[in-house]
Amino acid sequence: MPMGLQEKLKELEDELHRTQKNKATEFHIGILKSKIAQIRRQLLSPRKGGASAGGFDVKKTGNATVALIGLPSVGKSTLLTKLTGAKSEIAAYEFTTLTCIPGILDYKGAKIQVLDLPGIIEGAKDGRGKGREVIAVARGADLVVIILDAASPVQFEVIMRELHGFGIRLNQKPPNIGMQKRMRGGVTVQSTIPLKQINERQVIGILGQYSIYNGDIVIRENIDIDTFIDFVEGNRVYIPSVVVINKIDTVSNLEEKMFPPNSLFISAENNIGIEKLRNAIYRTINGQEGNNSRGRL
Ligand SMILES: Nc1nc2c(ncn2[C@@H]2O[C@H](COP(=O)(O)OP(=O)(O)OP(=O)(O)O)[C@@H](O)[C@H]2O)c(=O)[nH]1
Ligand SMILES: [Mg+2]
Repeated sequence: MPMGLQEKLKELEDELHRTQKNKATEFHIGILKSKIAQIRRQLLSPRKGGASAGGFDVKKTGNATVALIGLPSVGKSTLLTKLTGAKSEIAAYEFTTLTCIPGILDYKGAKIQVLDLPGIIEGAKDGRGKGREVIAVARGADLVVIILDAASPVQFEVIMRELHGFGIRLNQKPPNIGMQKRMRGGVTVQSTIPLKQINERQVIGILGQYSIYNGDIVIRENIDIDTFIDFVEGNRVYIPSVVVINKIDTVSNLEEKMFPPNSLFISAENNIGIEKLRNAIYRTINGQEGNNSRGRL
């Protein structure tokens, strides 16, 4: 019986894990990482006769679209209502929201569409829950608002892993690399700055995994292997994000340093920090918060 993609992925990941990083292995590590990226892509491609969008194909309206992403019950629907006035069912149990519920945030003359979504869970990108549909909405958004429960800082890592596995890169610019494909002549690699995390051999090896044997590559920043694979894979999306810590009313000694820098601390239910969040959403979409958005409001 041929090995399934999942088993193959596991085998490659185990091997990568076992492989010590040094001069003798660096080339092989590049190859392993490319193979892993290729299998991940295959696993993510829509299944045959795949599930229908099931209420997830909400039409984009307004000047920009914001996706609310978080684990179940962190207060996404409560927040949608506070931000936009739109109604979305709120309840103390998990998976209250089952589809994509839109609202409009009217702010400083801009109409910002806010999308409430079901909670995602670990393994969402592999198809658990409605993870794929949810993350697909995030992929199409202009801003991702990540909502964490003040009592559970570890949720951040879970969400980042899931989004990353689906090709979403938050608060990151697309890698500054140029590639001119050619018919012959082999691969040439130039860089405008010294490369410390990847070398020419690795670049050529990775390209070989994608059957690219000719072309001129110009690398203009100090990228690593993963970033170069992102570039070759080509289907990554680069989206700004805002991290929101909700339910601060439930924690007596809030340790802000447990959360990502620049997190906004709020209580949706008690209307604490909502105006600040509106402003952060507006400013971030508008490119005033020093990330990669394009200033579109
Ligand atoms: N104490 C407290 N409870 C809150 C706050 N915000 C929301 N809640 C409560 O948390 C529970 C879940 O809220 P929802 O808004 O339904 O959460 P959700 O993230 O949309 O949940 P799912 O749709 O199931 O993923 C409800 O009982 C809310 O009343 C808050 O700031 N403080
Ligand atoms: Mg909800």
